[in-house]
Amino acid sequence: MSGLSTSVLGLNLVHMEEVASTNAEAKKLAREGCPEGTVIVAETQKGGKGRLGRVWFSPRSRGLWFSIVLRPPINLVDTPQVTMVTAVAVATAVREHTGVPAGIKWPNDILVDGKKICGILVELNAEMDCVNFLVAGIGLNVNIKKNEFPPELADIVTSLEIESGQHIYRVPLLRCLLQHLEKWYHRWLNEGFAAVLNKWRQMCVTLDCPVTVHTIKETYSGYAVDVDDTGALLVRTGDGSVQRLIAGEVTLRKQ
Ligand code: BT5
Repeated sequence: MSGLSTSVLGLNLVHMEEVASTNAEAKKLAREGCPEGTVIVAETQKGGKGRLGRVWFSPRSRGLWFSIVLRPPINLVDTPQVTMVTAVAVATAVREHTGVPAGIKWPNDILVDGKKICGILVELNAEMDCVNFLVAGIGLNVNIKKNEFPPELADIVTSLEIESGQHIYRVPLLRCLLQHLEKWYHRWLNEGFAAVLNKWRQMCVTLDCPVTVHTIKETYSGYAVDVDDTGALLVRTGDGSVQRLIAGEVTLRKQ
């Protein structure tokens, strides 16, 4: 991609018309030894995925559906941090490039006014405790009109075109995303997670909010009060105790 001012991310950029999932393509390239920072971007995904095998709606040429291969020297326990690094970079880039007030919802959503505009799916390959590679998949709704979303999503999602009231050119936006992703990725590696967490807290729109937590084991209500220094969500429940959530689903609850 011309005009890219990054030094690692996107220097090897593969553009594909149609794939099942850019994450699957990225994992394949990573296993074959592609360089760190390789980016796979597709016009459409026929099997775009969210977490737990959920479907990710990826209409042709209307969004940025892409994945990045990363090889950070980290242990398995630190991998949730990558989702938070990615979220900070994406929300920052969206705000800077379009003026749309993107915010973060733990752990992997970017919201605008409570509606999901972007989802992040980090997948990894590890041996024992060591990460071989990670794939950070990003799905950002760019030029999708409200009536083009599937009916079950129409009221809970949005796009940059809807929010900004104008067509957004995807190439300059991708360039801006990669620049911020590279900046935050290197900041995380060089300065540690605390620097990322500061920014993450400023951009999170669901702290101090009433939430319902769904984990594999249980469902409970409480208030999302903070994240700890590992990135786990801290939820204060009705009896005053604080639960630490490493993985799971959080929905916002009306009071
Ligand atoms: C996510 O999962 O939010 C992660 C989505 C990651 C997508 C990217 S696209 C590039 C790369 N390649 C892939 O195959 N995936 C990644 P989760 O938190 O589980 O949310 C999934 C839910 O979001 C679905 O069940 C829907 O309710 C909703 N959803 C589906 N498509 C959407 C869209 N385009 N915009 C907003 N919400 C959507």
